[in-house]
Amino acid sequence: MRAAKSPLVVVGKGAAYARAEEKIRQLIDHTKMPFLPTPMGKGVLPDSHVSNAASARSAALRNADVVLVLGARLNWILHFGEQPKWNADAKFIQVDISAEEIGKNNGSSELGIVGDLNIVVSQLCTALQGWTYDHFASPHGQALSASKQKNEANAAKVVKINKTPMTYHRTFDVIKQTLHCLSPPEDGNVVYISEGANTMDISRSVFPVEEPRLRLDAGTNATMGVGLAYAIAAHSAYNLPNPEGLSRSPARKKIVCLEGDSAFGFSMPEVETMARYNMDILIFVINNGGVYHGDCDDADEWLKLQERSTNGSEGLRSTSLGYQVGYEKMAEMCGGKGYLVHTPEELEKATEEGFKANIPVVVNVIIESGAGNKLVSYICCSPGLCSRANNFVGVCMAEEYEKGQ
Ligand SMILES: Cc1ncc(C[n+]2csc(CCOP(=O)(O)OP(=O)(O)O)c2C)c(N)n1
Ligand SMILES: [Mg+2]
Repeated sequence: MRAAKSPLVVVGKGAAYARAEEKIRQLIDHTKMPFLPTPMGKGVLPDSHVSNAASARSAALRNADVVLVLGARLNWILHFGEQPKWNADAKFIQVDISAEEIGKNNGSSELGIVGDLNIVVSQLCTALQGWTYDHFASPHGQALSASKQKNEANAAKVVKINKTPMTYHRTFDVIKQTLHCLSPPEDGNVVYISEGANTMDISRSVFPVEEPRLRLDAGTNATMGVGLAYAIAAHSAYNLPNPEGLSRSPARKKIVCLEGDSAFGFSMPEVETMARYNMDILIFVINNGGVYHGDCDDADEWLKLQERSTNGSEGLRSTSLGYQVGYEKMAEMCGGKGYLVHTPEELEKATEEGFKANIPVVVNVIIESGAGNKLVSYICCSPGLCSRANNFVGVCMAEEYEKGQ
């Protein structure tokens, strides 16, 4: 690590499970190495930390020569540790509690360490004592900072695109701004659950997490249908009285789900469970009318496509869902509250009321269908931040991906 020109620390969800946040914070604060959290490793170090390279993810992966992987799998989320996303000569140091993860995929592992992160990271801190990676003086560090600045400026522009139906970015920005007024991220009192394709990928970079174990997403197996069960589990873990008398987190946490409409459909009856158990979970269904995207933004046109499909000609695709399906009724039918929203103003009001409600709430947010775009599924290096981000983001991400950028 001392010899690395461009080191990178990857913080995985294993670090959150191990409750190794204090030790990892010490390592990063002392060495000043840049770090990248995995989707559920977010919050082990605060997203606002100066060494967080998440908004320069592509550059961080491409340039790293020594990668310290702390409790993360080298799976699809980390592009299997392979080029072209990673530098072909990058050396991986894997630390994991599970021996079978060492050397998986491209983790040919210069060094594999099987152990508890609290112990191993303490040892690393001792071994690296007195050494600091001169992030701001190194060309790699400067490239990362430049990429971060550029991407953050682009992201700030993208959220301003104000049209109806809304874009993903505008939608998430309104939800984020409203939630932050009600509960600032540094208080750590909101737990985010997300599943879907675009919904999950884009929301991951939009909502900052400042503490560990506050974000769950479809994870290693990208399994749709886990979101609402995760929400029930998170609510039970954080908010219900504990029959075994173990200590609970001091403050109640609001559980907020960001669900693609397809993902929501996989387990929507769980809203009834939430209502039956009086769980005040706030669910946003990001309704683009399909898996990855819908087929059109106009009711009459949609009916024509439907008619063509029923007559056996080319019409709606198999990945289509119904036109503006009334998902909010899922809450209304079992004692929760539902909102159907089309505009930023309606969304802001529903978010505020939903946050304060003491019953489950489903906010059905109608967004642009993204009709005509390609179907893709992957994790993007810079969601919504590429130069063509003023188009529908799914296309931007797909094109960047296909070019291997
Ligand atoms: C159990 C399971 N079935 C199918 C898939 C394939 N798949 C990946 S994402 C996704 C849904 C994406 O659509 P949506 O939730 O509406 O999110 P969007 O991209 O439209 O925002 C599906 C079905 C999966 N990952 N898991
Ligand atoms: Mg969808």
